[in-house]
Amino acid sequence: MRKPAKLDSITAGGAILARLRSVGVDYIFANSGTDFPPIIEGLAEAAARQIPLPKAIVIPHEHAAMGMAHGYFLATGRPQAVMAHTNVGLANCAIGAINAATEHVPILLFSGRTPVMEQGRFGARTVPIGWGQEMRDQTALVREATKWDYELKFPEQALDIIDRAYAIAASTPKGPVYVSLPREVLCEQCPADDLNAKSRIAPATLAPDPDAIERAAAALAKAKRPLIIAQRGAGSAEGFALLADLAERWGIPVCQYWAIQLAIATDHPMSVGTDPQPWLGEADTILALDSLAPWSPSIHHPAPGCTVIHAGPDPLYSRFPVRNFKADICLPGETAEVIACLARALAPREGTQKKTIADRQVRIAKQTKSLRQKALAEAEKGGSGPLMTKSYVGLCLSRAIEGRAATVLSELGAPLEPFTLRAHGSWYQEPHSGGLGWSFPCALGMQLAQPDRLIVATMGDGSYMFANPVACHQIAEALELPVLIVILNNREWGAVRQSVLGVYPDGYAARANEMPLTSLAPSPDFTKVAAASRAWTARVERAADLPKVLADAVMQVTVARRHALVEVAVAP
Ligand SMILES: Cc1ncc(C[n+]2csc(CCOP(=O)(O)OP(=O)(O)O)c2C)c(N)n1
Ligand SMILES: [Mg+2]
Repeated sequence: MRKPAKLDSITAGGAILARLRSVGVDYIFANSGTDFPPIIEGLAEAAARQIPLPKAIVIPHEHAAMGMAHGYFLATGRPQAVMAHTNVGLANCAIGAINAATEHVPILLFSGRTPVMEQGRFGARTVPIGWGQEMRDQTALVREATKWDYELKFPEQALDIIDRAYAIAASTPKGPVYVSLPREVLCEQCPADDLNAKSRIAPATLAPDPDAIERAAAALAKAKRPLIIAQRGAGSAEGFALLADLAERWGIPVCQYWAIQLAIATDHPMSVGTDPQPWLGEADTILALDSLAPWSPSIHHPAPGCTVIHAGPDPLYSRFPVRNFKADICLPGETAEVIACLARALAPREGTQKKTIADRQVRIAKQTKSLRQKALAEAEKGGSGPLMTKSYVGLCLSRAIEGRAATVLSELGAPLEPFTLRAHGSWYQEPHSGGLGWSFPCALGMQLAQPDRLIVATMGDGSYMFANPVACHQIAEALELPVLIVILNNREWGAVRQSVLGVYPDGYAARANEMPLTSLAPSPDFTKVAAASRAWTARVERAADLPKVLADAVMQVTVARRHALVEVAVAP
């Protein structure tokens, strides 16, 4: 059956893999199936012919593969590939695709497509799933969460399609793309001449309209009470430094409301924490920096005449049907670039309103200091009750990682307030799409990209279970990724309970002994799940024990380079 490979040709499966390397993909996070013979054969063929390839690694759950690609991108800025098995593997990728789309994380997602032909063609159906996995529209499983999709029709398209997929994923706004790969097409030969050539298609990056930048700078320069709300960080280390400088120079408070990434040091004099309430109502100019939902219209009310500027890769977040925040000026572009444009446009305006700005700097720095002291004191107090609070765990964790190059991920885990974090890339929270089970695999992807960095993922007990923890621990051991997992176990879906209390504060559910559909009792012993993959583990019930356990865990992951799990009993 096997077709001999001509010297100047390669199977389409092999061509796709080799081309991924040429466009800059380091890893293929793969979960294979019966649609994979041409992929696996392609890997072996390319390796035998010494064609450079990305590293293809086995990831035992597709959700973890997507999370790892997500984390790898956050750590490096480089899109990676995920390959899954037909419609069923793709279905397991769907939450990861939704998360990636919401956070503008590019991923090249592939899955096989069950053979079209029942017989008579190389690669045709051989087993009953060839029929059982066919769908009228397999791509529909992820189409809404992808920027672009395509089904490979002919083998000679292989190289062009990879170039196009990569370029679209990496264009502003970035996001996942999907290509379905029918088995018969992958099995066919295609030309092998240009496998290592540079991509023929460059990503398109957006820059804001200079006139809009001028208007935004003018509005910020003349504002009496400006406010910046930042949800997805400052884009890069340079953007982070520029934003800190801009906020300080102009005396602009920066609020990190439901922040997904850190935009400003938590102890910066203009960093006013995570609650926009005290600032929003009095603001006359708001810069919403890459913020999907910069405030909650049912709670927060900007002043009626306030000028609102939205900046970021997609300032109007056009993927979402309903999002009606006032937008007087829109500044599309990669966040760090927009900050740089604004800083340049603001520079010549310096010196205007000198006294107002000086007063503002002093007033905000004073308020910030007192807000921060209050938050830290509150967190410290969280260690004095019968069960620790999440804030107390955050405070202890912040101390445990102090002085290290570290990244903290939080998925209903420790909150941002008690941390002292001062660097771009030091904090990530679960995507606003809320597809839980994100932080564990994301941490694994980050650790893969940055072997020497301390990566800590803190998450709720529910979030841990959503992550397919057995698969994630297997990956940590197999790939030697010494992440530190800290589970904040309240034995419930606390966020769901809080949500019920928010809508029906005095309802039947609030008064019930146990609120329906929120309990996770009896809680498994999570340390045993981790121990099954030979992780270092500890359980902590008493607040006084936590600092020492976290210090030991940090030593385990950084010195012994063994992945570790700490389970902390926290208050509901
Ligand atoms: C995949 C997925 N399923 C369900 C939900 C709904 N959901 C939102 S928060 C939450 C509870 C999370 O529990 P846990 O991680 O233990 O944190 P806690 O709320 O207890 O602090 C659930 C189930 C979701 N966001 N994503
Ligand atoms: Mg919980």
